[in-house]
Amino acid sequence: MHTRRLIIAAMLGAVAAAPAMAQDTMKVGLILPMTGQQQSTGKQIEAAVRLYMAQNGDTPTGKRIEILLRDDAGVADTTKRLAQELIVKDKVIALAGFGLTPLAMATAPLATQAKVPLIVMAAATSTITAASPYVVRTSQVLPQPAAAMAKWAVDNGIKSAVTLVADYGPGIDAETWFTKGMKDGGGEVTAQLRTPLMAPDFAPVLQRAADAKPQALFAFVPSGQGAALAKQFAERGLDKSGIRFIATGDVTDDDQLNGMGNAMLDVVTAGFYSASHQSELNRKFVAAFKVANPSMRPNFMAVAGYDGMALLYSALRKTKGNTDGTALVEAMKGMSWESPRGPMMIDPETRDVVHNIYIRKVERVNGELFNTEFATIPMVKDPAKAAAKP
Ligand code: VNL
Repeated sequence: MHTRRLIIAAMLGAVAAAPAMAQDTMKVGLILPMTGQQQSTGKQIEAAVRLYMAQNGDTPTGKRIEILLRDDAGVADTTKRLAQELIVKDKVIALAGFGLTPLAMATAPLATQAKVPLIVMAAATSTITAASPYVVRTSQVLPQPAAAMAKWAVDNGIKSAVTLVADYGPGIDAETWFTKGMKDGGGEVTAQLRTPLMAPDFAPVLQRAADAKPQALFAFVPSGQGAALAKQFAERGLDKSGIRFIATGDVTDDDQLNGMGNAMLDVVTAGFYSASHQSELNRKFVAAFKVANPSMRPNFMAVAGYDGMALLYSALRKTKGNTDGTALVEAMKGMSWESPRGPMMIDPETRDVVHNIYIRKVERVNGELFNTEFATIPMVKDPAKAAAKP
């Protein structure tokens, strides 16, 4: 009798203790493509989020931050269902990740309903931040590198180009802003070619680009597809055709660049991050990332995940640990800090990322291929949002 009462008391105690323990942690839902076509993005971001927490502790304001990692395999319906569960069952204080534009777009309405910050660490279509007042972005928007690439091209005597982009949000943004930049600078885009997001075949479009004989071929494909594009490019002899290959930094992604081979040497790209960015902070970031993940080199996705955590930690400190979603987003607006990419800021009006865009050239340094930065366009806002303003 006595022991039975003790057991019941212990059981009741356990039940009562469970919610108290849950309140001692602040849960963050990290939804990433950990499997499927976009898995390199998921792996890079997860590694960087864990590195940030290992370096900065998991208690920015006293309570422990707990990451709930969920794999959406890059499927929008799954992202949305996982986000719903994380909001309702796990009571997360923020959602983060979002490896592709459709995944962020599908989830944005839930962030609005639940008033939960949605930190975009990968997806890069300009309009995502307009889909919810709770979206804040630490990755990039494609109009930033695309416009910069066009400006560099016309300034360097390139008058005709063909574009080749993945046929969805960020690709259309890249095509639009590269084409506009060429026209504004007195050049022209003679053909706009597109490939499907899923399982693209680059051979036919590269053949069409070769036949069009432009001075340059400008490309955007999402992180993870650059190696396949580079392989096809070299196999068709385009590196020896006299057509200059230029691209957004997504194509010469640091995750894959080293395996792309000499056909990519001297390719010029515009991007916000290079693993060889010359700063003390970046050298430390790359070194620590490699110690924690010996087979990987951090790419722009990793740095966007790292910065997403930096943003969340700073916002929590600013609200003194208040996890109200509206208060957190308010705290994030206008925040600026030094990232491994260089200086960055969250535009207080648009909640979108403002950062340097670098013009880079692929070079072999100490045996490894890198995007060597040789020119900087400082603190670039999303040109698409500036254009949309009345
Ligand atoms: C997107 C844009 C995805 C750029 C990417 O890699 C990228 C997107 C996965 O908005 O879906 O490099």
